[in-house]
Amino acid sequence: MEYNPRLIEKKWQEIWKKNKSFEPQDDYKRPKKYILSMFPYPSGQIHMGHVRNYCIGDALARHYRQDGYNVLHPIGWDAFGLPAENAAIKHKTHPKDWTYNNIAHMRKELETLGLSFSHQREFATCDPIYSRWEQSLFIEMWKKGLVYRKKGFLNWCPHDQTVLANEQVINGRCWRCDTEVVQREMYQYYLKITAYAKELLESLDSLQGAWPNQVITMQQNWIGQSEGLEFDFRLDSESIQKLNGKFTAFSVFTTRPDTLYGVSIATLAVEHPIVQFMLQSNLLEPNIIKALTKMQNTTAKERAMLPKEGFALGISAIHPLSGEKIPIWVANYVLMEYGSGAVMVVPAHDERDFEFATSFNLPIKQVIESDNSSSLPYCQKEGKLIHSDFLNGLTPTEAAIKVIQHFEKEKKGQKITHYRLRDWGISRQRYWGTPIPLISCQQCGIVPEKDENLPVTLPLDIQIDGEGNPLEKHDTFKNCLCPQCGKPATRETDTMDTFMESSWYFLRYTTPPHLWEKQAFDEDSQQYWLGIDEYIGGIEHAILHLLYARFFTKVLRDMKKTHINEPFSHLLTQGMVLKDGAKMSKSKGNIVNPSDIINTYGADSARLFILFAAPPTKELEWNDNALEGAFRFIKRLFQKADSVQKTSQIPKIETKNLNAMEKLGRKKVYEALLKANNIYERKNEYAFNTLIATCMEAFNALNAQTNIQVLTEGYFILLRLLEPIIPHTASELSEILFQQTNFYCHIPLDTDALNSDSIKFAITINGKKRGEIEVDTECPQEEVLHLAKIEVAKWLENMQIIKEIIVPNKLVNFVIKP
Ligand code: ANZ
Ligand code: ZN
Repeated sequence: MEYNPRLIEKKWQEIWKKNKSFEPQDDYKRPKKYILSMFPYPSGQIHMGHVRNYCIGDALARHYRQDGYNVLHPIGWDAFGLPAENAAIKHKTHPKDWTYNNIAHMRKELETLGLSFSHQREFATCDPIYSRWEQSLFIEMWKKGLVYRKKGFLNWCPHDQTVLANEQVINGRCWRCDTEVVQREMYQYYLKITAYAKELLESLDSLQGAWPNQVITMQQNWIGQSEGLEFDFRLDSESIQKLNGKFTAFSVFTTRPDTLYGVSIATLAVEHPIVQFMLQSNLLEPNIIKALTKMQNTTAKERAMLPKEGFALGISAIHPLSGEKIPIWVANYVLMEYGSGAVMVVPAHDERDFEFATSFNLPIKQVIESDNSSSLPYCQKEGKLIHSDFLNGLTPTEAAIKVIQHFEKEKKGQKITHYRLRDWGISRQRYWGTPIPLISCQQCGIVPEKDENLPVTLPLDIQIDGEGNPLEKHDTFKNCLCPQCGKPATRETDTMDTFMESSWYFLRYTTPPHLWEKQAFDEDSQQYWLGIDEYIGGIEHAILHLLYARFFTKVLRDMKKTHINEPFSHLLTQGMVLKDGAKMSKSKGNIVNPSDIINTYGADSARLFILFAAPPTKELEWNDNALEGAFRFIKRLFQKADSVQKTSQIPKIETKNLNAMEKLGRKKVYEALLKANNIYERKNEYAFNTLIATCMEAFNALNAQTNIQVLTEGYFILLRLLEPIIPHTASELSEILFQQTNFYCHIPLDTDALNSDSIKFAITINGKKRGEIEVDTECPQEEVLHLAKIEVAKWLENMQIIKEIIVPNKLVNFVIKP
């Protein structure tokens, strides 16, 4: 048979569409699988990363359908975000048109891959019906106190009088007018993710083994639990006087209370109330004021990169144990958002403090002595305390316990757990996002929009010119009536961070479409479909997206809207797609366009190559030759199909009379079946590459077959194993040969076939081992040679074989020359 990818792919895609072949069934008694690849941002074109992501998910979805599962395998669009606005400015299109056009285009592209998505459940997160429920969830969170309003620092361009997104700040300057950007405090909305910090950390334990270790570690580090001591530094009386009695003490957080006698100074963040007070009361030198103003206008991220900077404030604290005077400084490496925005500086035992002390000639007091190392800073926790009064001779761990006990007894401090995790600022000063459904009223304060008025939709008649948020300038959007008292009020013009939409879309997919208008979720459907059996996506989402999704799930659980604690029962992070050793990217100019590949070779070749080239979690190096190899393999499948017997059933084979080659053929086929069973069980790998390799081996063994029964049985099984990978080919051949267009059947393993005796031959070329083959014990010599040549074909290419040597039951050696 001729292989014509264009023809068969179009044919099957149309059949699947017409038959709605991949819609999940509402029969909640069947066993289920929920397979989800992370939904794409509609940038306009699919790239190889998408292709890989969706091929992996599709192979799983198709496999589980074969096995009789009711499969939910949805797709949607993460459709809000800044690029739509940038495109609007650049191409004078409307963000909405740009987005929906991109979706239409990308949907077509994905269709050409033959992916088995549910299309009835497809949605874009910018669809008003999606915003409607997001806003309603947001309002419920607001009512529960999980959303709050607080002043936060934003990038502000003083020239354009506008807030800038981080992406719009280039080297500290406005992307449009090049003015130096300053940090400006403005009201923003925050989600209280810190209220869930402990649970988000602890329930990672339940994901051990089901999520990649690396992702679990990244989440743990991001949440960043630290245990330590929080205590007050009292100010000395002179300093209290200097500060007009406004402050008498400040609190510090330390993870190393054992080093307390090594403190040389204390440092405050520039945003610390004491520093702010001194700035405002003119208690500092003009040059310091100038430097501190600049420090305030640098983001935390930038500060971390700058050299350590600090100034003595001319005030002092009293050491809580020794009573010594401790000078107080302000320093750029102290963050207001962490701990209490103040640090006890121990240069001898902390890297950053050591660096700071050396730059500013501060005393360095060693309080831990170790046999292992005499150089400072010494940051380990081994050794003995010195110069530390009642702590002398203790180990750092013992000393820490003792210090904490002391502070707790004296009621001067307590043991405390801090998290690095910050509350999630969700306000974005942009147009293309979900409107925040809150209204500000002079009398009533901040009031949520009435439920019957949801969704708050974006006005379409806007001017996008890159100057600020167009909603700010849209009078009929901005001016509204207070939902509570009915008086004129102002609608919030900030929109939500787009991570909001991706934090619950996977739950929304479980809601049957006929309920979408009526409710966010359906309880029975959730009970049935959740958790997500396999979530597949890139490692770049290891932290934020997954953390926010886990957070939302827990919040919704506490609101009784879902019953699960963790959404993703199993997580697969796919490896990157590389070309010439580098990640495919526009800037490197090494992109391979999926559409070109599909046009030339067809979707099945692309799918086969991608799943064959590397196991899903590993990096995949693009290789044109291997792609052609994939194409040739499919072509050979079609060619040999001419010899297969047409039947509607798997042939029953009389095994007694089979010869060695026939036995080997069957053995290889059943090995492939066994392999398939194994790879789907080994979820952390899903080594499709090894499955494909055994299928190819089996095919080679079949290709040499003259027994039509064995060949037919082999095709029947192989097509089923290959359907998740090359569905168009498998469907076409299966229809022609076996009058079957679905693959839902169970093929029992034939253990006899598997156990037929075989021996392994090592294959060497000029004495070097290049491969191995396995053949039936009775396999004739010519056949052994033939199979050996196939096995090492790539080494024989353009070579002349001068000698062929067989050592029985052991070895085949080829002597070759170019
Ligand atoms: C004294 C000390 C001595 C510290 C020593 C460390 C080592 P982690 O472990 O990441 O939680 N710190 C506290 N608040 C800070 C802030 N707002 N900005 C910058 N640094 C801050 O970090 C806790 C440690 O970071 C604390 O323990 C404190 O320095 C510093 F040998 O106290 B440590
Ligand atoms: Zn009101």
